[in-house]
Amino acid sequence: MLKKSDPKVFDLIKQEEKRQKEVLEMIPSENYTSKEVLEALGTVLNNKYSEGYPKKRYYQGNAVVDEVEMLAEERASKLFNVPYVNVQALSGSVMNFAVYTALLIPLKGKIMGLSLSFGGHLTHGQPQSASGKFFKSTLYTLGKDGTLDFDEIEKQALKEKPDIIVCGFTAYPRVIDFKRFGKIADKVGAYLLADVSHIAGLIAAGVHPSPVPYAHIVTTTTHKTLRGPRGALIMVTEKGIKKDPELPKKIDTAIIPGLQGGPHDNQTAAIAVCLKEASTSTFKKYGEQIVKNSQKLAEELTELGFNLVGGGSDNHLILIDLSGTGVNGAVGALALEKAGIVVNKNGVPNDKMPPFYPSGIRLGTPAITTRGMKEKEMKVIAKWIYEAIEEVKKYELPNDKEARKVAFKEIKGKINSNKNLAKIATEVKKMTSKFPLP
Ligand code: DSN
Repeated sequence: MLKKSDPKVFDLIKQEEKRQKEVLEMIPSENYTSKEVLEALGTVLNNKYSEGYPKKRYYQGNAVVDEVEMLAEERASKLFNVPYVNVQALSGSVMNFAVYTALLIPLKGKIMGLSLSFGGHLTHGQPQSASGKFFKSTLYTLGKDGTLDFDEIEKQALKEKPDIIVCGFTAYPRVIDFKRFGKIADKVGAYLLADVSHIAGLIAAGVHPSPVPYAHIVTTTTHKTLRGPRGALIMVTEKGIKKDPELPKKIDTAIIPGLQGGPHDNQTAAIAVCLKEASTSTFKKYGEQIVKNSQKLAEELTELGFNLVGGGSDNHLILIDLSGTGVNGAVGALALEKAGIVVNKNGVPNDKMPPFYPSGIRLGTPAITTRGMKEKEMKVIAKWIYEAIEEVKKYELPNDKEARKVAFKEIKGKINSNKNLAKIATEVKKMTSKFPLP
């Protein structure tokens, strides 16, 4: 027993369990998996090496692992309605990099993705990430209203002639028009890669349109709205196979020997478990409630005077632009954490502040919906968010870089000892105690 053999690690795990229970986990990319997913993760499948693919392994003893991997592939294929799935990418960054290395010539091939500061992802061609270092990239932004401006995207695609257009985002609160993206990609002869990591669970539940008819490749991590273990799926659509029948083989090869060795077979089993869960009517209801909660929360926050990027939420997340309130996103996120509401600081479109002190906060409803919270709770949560942000309006962050560092440290101390924030945390604890974890 871990408790006896390594009480230190055991105790840290228990502390984290307690934290997760007592707070409102509202980082939109986080969730609580089922006990069964965790059960599959903690099994002897962890002990096996299985480089290669089912029935084509480099190590002996993989008959059972083959069954596990084929089951995960089959379930993903059915759930998302795609002819080919690779379940081996260890997580999101490798997943996207595998697609790039499968399709592009290093330093020549070009990726076109949404800029990180507008809600894109590091791996969508940002210069700081390998996707932008080893390949050429051009980044698009959002329109003035904080939504996708397809005419501009099309203009940029025609001018830049990317080989891959990436759609699917980490901080975009509205519905994504995959059909329009598909048309633009076809017009310029590019592959359309839809990275649906954030909304895969919503697509599975039928509450967000699927990119499958329009994209050539669809990637997703499995631990966000899909509510599985950390992991990823790379899927090739019928349209993708039509464009290049070799795509599945190219992707398999990009994963191994290209980027990885042995897959994590316990993770593959847990992915299979989550995919079964995601195909049930209970999950469909869960997806519907995530969106209802997010919309209600957005409505309440707007009512309280917050400025929401994109004007609201159609999915699982909300991006609050705090610029103009006098509260920096980093301070807001810290205050909310003290109040028992866990969100993340986030850049907003055209942010004048640096990434470590951005002007916004990003929050979402997947995890709290897993706990069973509904619209009634969203109203109360919005009020707490308002109170917490009001509470820290008096803590100003200077513009000067050095002075800001010093001031932030001081603000941290003040937030830590703030009684009103602590009072909200007590209320949060009372509420969360009524909504058990899976
Ligand atoms: N870190 C993830 C998110 O929070 O959106 C994306 O990789």
